[in-house]
Amino acid sequence: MDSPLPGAGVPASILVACWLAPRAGWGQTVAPADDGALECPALDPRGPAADPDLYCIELIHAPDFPGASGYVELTPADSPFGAAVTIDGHHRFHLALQLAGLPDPAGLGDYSGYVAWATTPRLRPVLNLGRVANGRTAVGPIDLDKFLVLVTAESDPDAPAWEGRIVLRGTSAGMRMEPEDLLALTGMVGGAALPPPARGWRRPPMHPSVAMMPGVGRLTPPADPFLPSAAEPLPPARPREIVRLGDGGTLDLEAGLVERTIDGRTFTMYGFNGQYPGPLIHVPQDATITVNVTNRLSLPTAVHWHGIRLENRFDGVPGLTQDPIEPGETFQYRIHFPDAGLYWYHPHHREDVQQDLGLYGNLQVEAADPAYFGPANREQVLMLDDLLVDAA
Ligand SMILES: [Cu+2]
Repeated sequence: MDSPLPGAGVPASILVACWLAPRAGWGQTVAPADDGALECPALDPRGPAADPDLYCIELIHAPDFPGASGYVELTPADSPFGAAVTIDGHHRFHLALQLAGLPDPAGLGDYSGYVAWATTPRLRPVLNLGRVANGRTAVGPIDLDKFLVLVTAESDPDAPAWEGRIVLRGTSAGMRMEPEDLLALTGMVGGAALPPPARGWRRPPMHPSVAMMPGVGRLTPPADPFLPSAAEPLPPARPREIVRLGDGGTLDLEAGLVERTIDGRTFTMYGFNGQYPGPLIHVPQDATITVNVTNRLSLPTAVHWHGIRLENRFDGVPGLTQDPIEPGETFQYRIHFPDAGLYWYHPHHREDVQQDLGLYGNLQVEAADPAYFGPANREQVLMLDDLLVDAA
């Protein structure tokens, strides 16, 4: 601990935060894996080291460098506040690269050495972290929240962006929610031109000044495009109604087809109870209501009560908390509203079709405390959606 002791000018509460923050050193000796490859050291529960699951990045070798391995230790930069962040809130980390098995760069081509890089999922900015070699090299600090680390062979170690061969790469824990094949998708590893989307999907038009995020342009949804049709003429969608329910109240909610007119053209779309959006369900805080959801669609469905803390079996996620409601079936939800606020409900089955075609509505939970919301002369609930409609 390199901070002053309590009584030396730093409040004790801040020191406690420093001690709790995962910033302690990485004292372990490196244990190579069975095949000699370096791996993040396991957490020693008795030791002071930070959890390697969050503070160590495993570096994966490119296919043509099977002998190379390594990892990156992250240590939060010094901060009197426990959490090391920049003035605009980005985490600041020192990086230490532990590398093994890097071949002589001159043997790979016109390269003088290896350089480490950090960049974001959008591939900008690209930060040259300096030369690295087999063994341990400390670099940084950097202040990126989600990032990739790359090790490349370069002829110019001061280049602003990598030009040479990628040997190792890894991603920070914050990137785990990205597509697992992001690196391949971006074309960074074995990339090629953007393939046409499969299954009849078309890419949405992009504004010329807004580029599609790297990787996303290569994704094709694992489903077929779908638009409903109706054998009979449909009633036009009605504007949503406000349904006021007290404790113990019941609502029958039917997901079905409606006709909507957008920009002078008529479309077969979806609605709850023939309304678009669905009914605004207004309840007092602490009420428990029953909603009987009947599926009049040709697809399975369910209703998720977004943001409501409720019993898991009524959370409305098909395949996770309930079986999907098949066409013609009814599912009974019992929903308790412990928290005041404005919420929404919507299906979690083929969201691309069911939500976009109109299956959503609001939940307004009136606070038990009349002063909970600020005073207003008039209250209006708006729901915003955007819809891309083909010219054809
Ligand atoms: Cu939701």
